[in-house]
Amino acid sequence: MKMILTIVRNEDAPLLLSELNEKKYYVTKLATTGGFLKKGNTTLLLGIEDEKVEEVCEIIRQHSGKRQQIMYTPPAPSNVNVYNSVSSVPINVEVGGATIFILPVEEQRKV
Ligand code: 2BA
Repeated sequence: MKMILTIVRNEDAPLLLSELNEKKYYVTKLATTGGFLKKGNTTLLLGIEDEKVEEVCEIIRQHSGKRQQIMYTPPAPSNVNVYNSVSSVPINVEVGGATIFILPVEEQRKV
């Protein structure tokens, strides 16, 4: 058995949690804070069988892994055109990224 401890962005947590719940995984969610940026993040704990580790890592990657996202820069005054409408510039930014720790678990007991 393994304990998966994963730290994800708060924004990524809701969809990741629903996917894990839908796939019938037991999850504990902790509200945590990154020690470097001092910003809130989410830590999830999952006790799972060894053979499920890759599947769970893949679900985490799909919902919290690094990915490209189009963002629009705030319009600069020079971008106001003759029709008085503003245009902002789309830029491709990298968002997300999860940290995963996989720990051995000797036994799970419910008493
Ligand atoms: P990430 O490496 O994506 O880490 C995101 C968050 O995951 C971290 O938040 C921390 O809460 C957790 N985390 C990552 N690796 C960990 C580990 N080995 N042990 C325990 N927790 C871990 P923050 O600490 O606020 O860090 C935010 C981002 O700042 C990090 O993104 C990384 O890009 C950078 N960073 C963190 N510590 C750094 C350091 N000592 N020097 C330079 N950059 C650092």
